[in-house]
Amino acid sequence: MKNLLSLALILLVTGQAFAFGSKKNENQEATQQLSPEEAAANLLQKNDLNKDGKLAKNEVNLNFRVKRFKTADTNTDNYLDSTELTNWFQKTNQAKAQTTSAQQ
Ligand SMILES: [Ca+2]
Ligand SMILES: [Ca+2]
Repeated sequence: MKNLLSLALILLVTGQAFAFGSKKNENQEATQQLSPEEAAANLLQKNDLNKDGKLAKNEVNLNFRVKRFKTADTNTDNYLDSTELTNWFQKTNQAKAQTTSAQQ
């Protein structure tokens, strides 16, 4: 009985720690609270490995590369600069806002 109780306690504590940790690391939530400019700057800062001020395909994660790179790369030079990223975040936020209001 005592063992069961401590197991429950451990689960509770680790569960809370995990929830806290995953909330803190939730990239998308943080991104949603930023303006498109800030989100673009943030993304560039984090992923621009060679510091040329734009993101090449090998600097973004696979998910982004497959689903969004082409959409975001409006001048099709295979790089995402801060303007393209800002525009992309703007569009994404608008799309999200429209989806949210349509659901309500
Ligand atoms: Ca780069
Ligand atoms: Ca481009």
